Amino acid sequence: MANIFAMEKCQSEIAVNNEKVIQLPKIVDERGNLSFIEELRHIPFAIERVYWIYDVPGGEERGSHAFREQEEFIVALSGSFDVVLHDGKEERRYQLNRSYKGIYVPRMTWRRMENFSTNSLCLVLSSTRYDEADYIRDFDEFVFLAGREKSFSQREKKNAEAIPLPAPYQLSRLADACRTMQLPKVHNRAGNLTAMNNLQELSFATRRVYYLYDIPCGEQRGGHAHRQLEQLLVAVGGSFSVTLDDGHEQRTVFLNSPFQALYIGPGIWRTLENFSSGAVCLVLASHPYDEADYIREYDQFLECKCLK
Ligand code: T46
Repeated sequence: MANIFAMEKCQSEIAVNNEKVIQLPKIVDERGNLSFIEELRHIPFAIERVYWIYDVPGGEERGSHAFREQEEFIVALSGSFDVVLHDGKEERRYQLNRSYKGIYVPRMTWRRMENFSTNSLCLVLSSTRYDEADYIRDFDEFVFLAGREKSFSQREKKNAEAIPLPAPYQLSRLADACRTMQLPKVHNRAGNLTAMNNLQELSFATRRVYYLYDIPCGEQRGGHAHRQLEQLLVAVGGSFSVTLDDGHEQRTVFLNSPFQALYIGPGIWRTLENFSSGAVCLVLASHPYDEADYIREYDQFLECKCLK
C-alpha cells in the first residue's frame, strides 16, 4: 500500500530514499510574501530549464513517466496537487499545497501528478533541457531499469557554468535593456505548459528563481535597480504592472498572462504595482541573491548612471 506524506505535517525536511521535501525561505512583509530557490543551494542541481503548468482542469492527471537523467524540483505555486513517486520498488504520495515547500525528484523516479485543484499552478525546475530520449514511458521498462541500477546517488553533479557579465549598466536604456516576450505554450487536455531553457528562449542562464505571492491589493514592490542582474518576470497568476525607468524615460508594462514575459536588464529602475487578487509574480534571475547588486535610492541610481 502506498505511504502518504501530507506536506503540511512535515517539520522542515523529509528524506525518503532519494526524494526530498524541501522547505524554502519565506520572506514575509506587509507587501506580500517572497520565496526563492538558488541552484546548488536549496536544490542539489544546476538549473537548466524552468517550466510552469497552468490551466489544468480540476481533478486532472499529468506525468506518468520517469527520466533517465533529469532531476526536478516541483512546487505548487498556488492551489494544490499530489505528486506520486515510485522508485521501482514502492510508491509514495506527497501533497503539495504551499508556495514555500517543494519536492526534489531524483533521476530514475516514476512520477505522476494528480488531484489538481482548480486554478493550481505548478512550477518545475529541471536539471536538463527537454529531451524525448530521456523519457521512460513504459512502467515495466522503468521497473526493470531501476532494478538494474545499483546506486542512483553516486553520479557526478554538473557545476554551474561561468556567468557572462552583461553590458555596463550605466549605459542601459529602456529600448535595449527591456522587452516583452510571447513565450511558447504547449497545450493539451491536461493544461498548458510554458518552458524556458537557459540561453535558448532565455538570453541568460537561470541561477535563481523567486516568486512574489499573497500580495495584498494596493501594495507596491520593487523600487530599485540592479547593477548586474538580468531577470525575466511573468505573471503566472493574476496581473500587475511594472514601471520601468532608465533615468531618461519611463514605460509601464502590464503583465497578465503565464505565457507573456518581461525581460529587464541591468541598470533599470523598476516598480511593481496594481497587483490583482491572487497575483503571482515569477522571476527567473541570472545570479544568486546579492544585496550589493541592488541600488535602492533613486538619487544614487541617477548618480550611478551619471545623470546627476
Ligand atoms: C526585483 C523585484 C521584481 C532574498 O533574501 N532573496 C531573494 O532572492 C530576493 C529576491 C529577496 N531576498 C530578500 C531581500 C529582502 O530582505 O527578501 C526581502 C525582500 O526583497 P525586496 O524588498 O527586494 O523585494 P521586492 O519585491 O521589492 O523586489 C524583488 C526583487 O528583490 C528584485 O530583484 O526586481 O522583486
